[in-house]
Amino acid sequence: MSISLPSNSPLLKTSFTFGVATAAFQIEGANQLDGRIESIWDRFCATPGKVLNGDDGTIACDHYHKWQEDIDLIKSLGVDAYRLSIAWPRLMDEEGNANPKGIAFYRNLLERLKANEIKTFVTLYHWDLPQHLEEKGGWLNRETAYKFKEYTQLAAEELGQWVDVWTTFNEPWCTSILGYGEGIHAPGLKDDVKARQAGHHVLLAHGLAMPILKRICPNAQAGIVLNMSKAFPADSEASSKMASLYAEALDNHFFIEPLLKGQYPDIIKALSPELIPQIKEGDMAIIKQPIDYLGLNYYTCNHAKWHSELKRQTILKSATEVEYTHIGWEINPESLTQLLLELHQQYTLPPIYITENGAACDDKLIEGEVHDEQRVRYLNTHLNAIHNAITAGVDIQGYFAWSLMDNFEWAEGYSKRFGLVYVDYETQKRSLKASAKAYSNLLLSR
Ligand code: GCO
Repeated sequence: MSISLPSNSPLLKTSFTFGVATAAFQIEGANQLDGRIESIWDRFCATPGKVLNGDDGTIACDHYHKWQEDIDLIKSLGVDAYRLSIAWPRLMDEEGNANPKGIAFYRNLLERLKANEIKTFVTLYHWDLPQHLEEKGGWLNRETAYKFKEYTQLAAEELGQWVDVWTTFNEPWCTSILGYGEGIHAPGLKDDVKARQAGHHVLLAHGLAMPILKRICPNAQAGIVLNMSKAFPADSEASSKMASLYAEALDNHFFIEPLLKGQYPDIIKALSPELIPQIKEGDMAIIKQPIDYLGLNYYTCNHAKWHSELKRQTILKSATEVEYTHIGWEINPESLTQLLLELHQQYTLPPIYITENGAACDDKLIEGEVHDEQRVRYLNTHLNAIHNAITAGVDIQGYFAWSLMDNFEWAEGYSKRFGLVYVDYETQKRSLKASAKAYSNLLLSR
């Protein structure tokens, strides 16, 4: 079981960055310690029926206490970079004052990463909004964008000297659509129209934060991370083709088009004008700040069919036999190449980092070993898909495996394992899976 790329692959050049990724709420635990205040995910986990098995982030991977050991683990993999997120509720109290213990935690962490020559990719918002802001409307309240600006300023001033690459937001689609539209993520609201307004406020917050990052941290790169899926027509009907384009407009272009072109997609204006948010004068110019890079999180593809009564697309499973991961997501690496090439045609893209990619597998730890053969194949085929996109002309500068270790998989709780490293949640023991070894061998071969 190994991961291999063509020997002349641009991915094997030292200028290409390889890393592993995590997020604060998914690994830290210690959610009531040292002044950390409540987040929307604490509240959501505590609401019966929201998270599988009633799992929560109280302990998670206990990274808050095991961070030094975890950095040693990251170092041992031979990666160039580590992508992590800062918890807003750990950094700031309800009055907007700095929490010294929260700042110290991240400062120590970042300092030690830098001392180990690991590049730091730091996300400001990976979904853990302070609960007191949700009580004032959360991302439905435009004011939250201005609160995010204050938080960004604090983070940049206190931690900026150890950050190589800043990300304002991880996956605005998940925050707004899963959180405010489908009720699957915190805060659990179900309103399609409001969800798009939340999305607009997230994009606005991104735009407000960018100049702060550029001013306080002129030597760092700053950008945003979007999740995208390639959508295929579910069958040969013409309406299915439209449904696939519409699915991509709602999932992908609703977020990338404002960022890169300063507008929401025409197809949404035409088919469901009610989904176009209320925009104040000047908003689109704020959102369309130049970004140093775009992060792309990619896992799977969709198959879309038009539902004439609902007047919208529905998402189906592939009509042909395909392979799925343990979370039920289709494995389709070619669709990643295709999506990248299409984006390259549709937009003037900044440099791209693949900031997340990986598989949830039904891992079993047997005598200290996890033979996650499917994950190794997944990483191998997706890295080769990225190789293909680069050789076809897309500027891709790095790749992060999701995730460093098994962790709290949101509404799925601890039932789905995405790690290269296995976590025994009883003992908090970490064990390298076969995929960690294969990934590490690829990196060492450079
Ligand atoms: C995301 C998040 C991660 C998830 C991962 C697997 O992309 O949804 O960034 O936090 O855990 O993607 O679902």
